[in-house]
Amino acid sequence: MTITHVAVVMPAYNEADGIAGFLAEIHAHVAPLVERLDIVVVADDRSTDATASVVDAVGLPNVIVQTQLANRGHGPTALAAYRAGLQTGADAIVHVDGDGQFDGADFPRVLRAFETTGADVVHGVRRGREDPWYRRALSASLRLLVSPFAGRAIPDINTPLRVYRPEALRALVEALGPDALVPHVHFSLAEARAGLRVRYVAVRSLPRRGAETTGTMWGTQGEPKLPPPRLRRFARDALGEVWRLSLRPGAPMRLLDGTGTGR
Ligand SMILES: Nc1nc2c(ncn2[C@@H]2O[C@H](COP(=O)(O)OP(=O)(O)OP(=O)(O)O)[C@@H](O)[C@H]2O)c(=O)[nH]1
Ligand SMILES: [Mg+2]
Repeated sequence: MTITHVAVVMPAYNEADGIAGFLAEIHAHVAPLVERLDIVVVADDRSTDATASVVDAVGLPNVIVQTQLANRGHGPTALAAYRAGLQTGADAIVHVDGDGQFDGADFPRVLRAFETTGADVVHGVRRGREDPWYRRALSASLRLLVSPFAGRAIPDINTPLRVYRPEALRALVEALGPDALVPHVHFSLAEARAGLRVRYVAVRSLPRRGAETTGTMWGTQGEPKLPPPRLRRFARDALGEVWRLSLRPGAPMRLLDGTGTGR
């Protein structure tokens, strides 16, 4: 397969400081490889978030903002971004977070792995993450919880840097619905169980770009010693959701058997 059309999609909320540089970097590394590169940024209502106007002013071809009227959090916004990517007709849909925690120079390697292996999905496996102990503990618990269900080790189950074949992505997005808090965890599990071809490429993890040092999950400034209440609530809700939508007998994501995904 030769990729000619790539869509890069990303959620972005209050990323006005860092997003222009990140988009320019992605464009510089990906546009020369393909005939067409679309970039879709799903951002919040312009009246509350300058990100949308910064993206509008970025001056790169085929970069669009899809405005969301409400702040829906990362998961539903990522799912809206995936749906927008599917509508472009691209033969590879790349998801990445708008906070710029990846290096544009890694994108060509990830795309090459997608192209040369014929994978359904490639995960960018983050190296050099600098998370506090409780974020690492949360990731480790999640890994322990889901690996018996996945039947194989998944090195970075929640990574936001992924490349999807549209058929596989469409099946995953349709099965999950629009509101999941942790779509990437559900996707990783379903990919393993449906027998999709998943490839893993190590990529650099960077600090957030821009002035804000913490993301929307934290609810406080700086680096607190204990998990902030917002993160604790999120972790509880996300674990419940993983059980409900992916793990329990009859869960909707368990019904994906690979047939709808092109396997
Ligand atoms: N449009 C939109 N984007 C969002 C929303 N919530 C999060 N995002 C974006 O989703 C991405 C990931 O959110 P983060 O808050 O950075 O989550 P995180 O990466 O787990 O947290 P950090 O490790 O602190 O960066 C970022 O690019 C955010 O701007 C939302 O409600 N709306
Ligand atoms: Mg982040």
